Amino acid sequence: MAPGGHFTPTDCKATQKLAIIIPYRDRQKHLLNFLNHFIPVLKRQKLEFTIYVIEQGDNETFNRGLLLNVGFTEALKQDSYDCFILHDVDTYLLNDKNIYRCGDKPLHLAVAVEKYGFRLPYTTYYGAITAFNRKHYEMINGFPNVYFGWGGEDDDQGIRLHTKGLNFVRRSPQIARYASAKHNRDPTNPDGKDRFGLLRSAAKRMAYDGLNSLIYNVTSIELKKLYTLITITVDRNL
Ligand code: UDH
Ligand code: NGS
Repeated sequence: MAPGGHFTPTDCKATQKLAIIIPYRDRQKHLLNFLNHFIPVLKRQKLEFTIYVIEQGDNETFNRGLLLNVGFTEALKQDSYDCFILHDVDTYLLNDKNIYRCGDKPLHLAVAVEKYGFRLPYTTYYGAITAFNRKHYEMINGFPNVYFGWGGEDDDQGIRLHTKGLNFVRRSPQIARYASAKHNRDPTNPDGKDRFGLLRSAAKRMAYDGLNSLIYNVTSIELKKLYTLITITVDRNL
């Protein structure tokens, strides 16, 4: 691995450049497990990839959607990636045949996840792990930035895709199979208070809430051995 968590296979030419983006705060044990488990799989899949961990380094309520937008934006400042995999840190792939690359349509990867008994929790579920090419992520203005706290930002993005006629696809549950790390509720990620109200305006808000309204401060960018750590702060009152 090159510093910053970059890998290029030496015995073939990868067809896509992949940015793996992980929203993060205070989950060190999960992150180490994730890297230990995940990097060998990606190498076996002969992918060219860089791992970005986007850390919310303030005392504000956690905001997963905003962090993923930051990851997309910051990764593109470094390289012209073909494919973005947006990945929770506590969900570990179980099947090597679940190849991490983008296709013609956005992809929902967390299909059979241990914590839901290896079934979808509901049919429109679109959480935990998704894959996008640049054009599609930009077409829906990325994720909403206004979901502070747990829940809803993934459903909101599902509505964006549907509104644009850009419906996502899934792999079979045998292939897209994941283990879950058990954990307690994160103290700075309570259930989002406004999430159901926000969901009602998801289609309309897509035009002005997302990549084009993203405001954050980068505190530091560190090239770690296995990943690039980008620490940011957000101001909820802006
Ligand atoms: N995350 C962090 N730190 C946090 C919160 C979230 O790193 O403090 C990241 C991490 O990558 C995690 C992802 O955001 O995998 C999603 O977080 P989550 O809180 O949605 O994770 P999960 O769904 O836990 O596993 C939800 C707690 C139970 C919710 C019950 C709702 N009624
Ligand atoms: C829904 C949430 C989603 C979440 C899903 C699974 O209720 O954001 O549960 O959650 N939607 C809303 O809150 C509007 S989980 O079982 O992982 O805790 O992804």
